[in-house]
Amino acid sequence: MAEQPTSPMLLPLADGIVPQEVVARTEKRWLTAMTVVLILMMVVVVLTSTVGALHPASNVEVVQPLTLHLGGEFAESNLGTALEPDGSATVRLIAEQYDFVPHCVQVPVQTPVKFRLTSADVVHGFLLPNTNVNTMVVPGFVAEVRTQFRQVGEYNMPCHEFCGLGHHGMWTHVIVVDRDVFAGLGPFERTRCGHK
Ligand SMILES: [Cu+2]
Repeated sequence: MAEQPTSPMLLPLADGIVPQEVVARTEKRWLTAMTVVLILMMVVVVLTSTVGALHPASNVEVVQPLTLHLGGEFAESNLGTALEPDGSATVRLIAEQYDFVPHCVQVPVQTPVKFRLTSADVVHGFLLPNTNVNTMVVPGFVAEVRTQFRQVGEYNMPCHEFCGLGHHGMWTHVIVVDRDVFAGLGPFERTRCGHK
């Protein structure tokens, strides 16, 4: 009859129990894998924030929200659609609780259009569905988005950044019209859209 080992460490393991060395080796491997992933994530965070700080996603232009109405680019007479000497159009809008000023603008089709927006109070959102126009409108800054509309039509644009109790009723309208039609519109019609 074989002699039984006296130390419990030397006893053969019951079925299903993994030996200590194997457990330690597996834990070390997982620890190494987790450390590598952690370092990788930290590198990604540092790299993306550095690149983001060096190349901001939008233009950074500051503006004084309390004096928008007193003069400068966002004075009332400058709001709406303006034609530039190079044939492109610039639309200037102010977002405020709870409307966009002006409430409706007309822009020409197949023409470069530049939207310049700012907020008079809190953060709002400006989005034209199925286009690249999608920006937050932050008080103190000018948001600029460039686009070109391929077809005539009408965009009903809700504010998509919750801005207070009246947020659900905050809409603006962008009407894309034929270039000939647009050329026949006066500055007042470009900004008021007649029926809107
Ligand atoms: Cu809103």
